[in-house]
Amino acid sequence: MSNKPRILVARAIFPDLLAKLEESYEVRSNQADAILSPEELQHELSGVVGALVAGSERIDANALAKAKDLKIVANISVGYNNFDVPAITAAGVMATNTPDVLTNTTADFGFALLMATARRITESEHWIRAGKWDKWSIVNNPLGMDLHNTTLGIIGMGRIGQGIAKRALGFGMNVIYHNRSRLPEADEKACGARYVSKEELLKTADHVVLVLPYTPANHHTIGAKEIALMKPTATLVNIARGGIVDDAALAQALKEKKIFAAGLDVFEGEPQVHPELLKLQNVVLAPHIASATEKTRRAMVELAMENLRAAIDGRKPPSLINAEVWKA
Ligand code: 8YV
Repeated sequence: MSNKPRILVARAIFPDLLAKLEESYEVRSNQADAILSPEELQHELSGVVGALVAGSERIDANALAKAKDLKIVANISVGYNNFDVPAITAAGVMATNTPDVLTNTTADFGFALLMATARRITESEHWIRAGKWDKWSIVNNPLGMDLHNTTLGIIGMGRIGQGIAKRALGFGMNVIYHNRSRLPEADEKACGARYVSKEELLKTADHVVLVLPYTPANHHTIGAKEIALMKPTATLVNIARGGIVDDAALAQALKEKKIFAAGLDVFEGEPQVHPELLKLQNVVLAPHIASATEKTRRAMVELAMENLRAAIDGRKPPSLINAEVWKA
């Protein structure tokens, strides 16, 4: 048996990056990419000093129950609602995520999803593939909603929200936002965005994009009551997390044409998608791919690897979430 430190790589990663890890560590890897059950995860975490995980791995007291040697859980994701941070901190384990490296890729995708939704791009493609396009028509082709000269409302104005706002300026959009706390004036200026209440945003935006982190307090930030405030011509895009939107209420509202359309990259209980959403044409569906370019996914894995390596070598990980553990 080698005396290299043991680590877990809980999901499939790029083979060359796995090979790099294998140079320094004894790696338990999951290149088959099967999702670990809570029992399997608990078992896999026992005896390792570090773990690379993703949103599919819930790291809580139960997962950590046998992880006596664990120094770090490095999420390959900026969002870390799969982490019970107080439980990880109580276990004396460092928790890290992957901010910054995915900001622009994710903002690009938010904008792409917004455009696809407003201009009915996937619906149009389904229509062609179904053999329904028999002639060009002024009124009987899928007619969408404009983006230029309309108001974009962003809920959650962190790095990705600000990235979307900057892209919207190029489209001549008027940008309003709502956030837990207001941005410093200089940041508002840089992205040309005006702070408003959530209610004003929902009432006045032509397009609403959700980019806030999931927390229990943000559960169903958008439900039937909030959708009722929106314009019947408005679109709603969720690239944040499943559970931020009440998907059942959204499906009902889309069915009744209470809003024009929605674009969803994340779902409550994903990879399951609410069956009513699957029946609708006025919703664009994507399988949680906002950060999914090869370059960015590699950068995310590399940052998670750097976090892991730092913690094991006794250096402070660059994107440490629970600094208390480091100080202790
Ligand atoms: C990840 C994401 O791909 O970073 C995030 O928060 O949503 C995505 O970029 C996904 O969460 C991996 O678990």
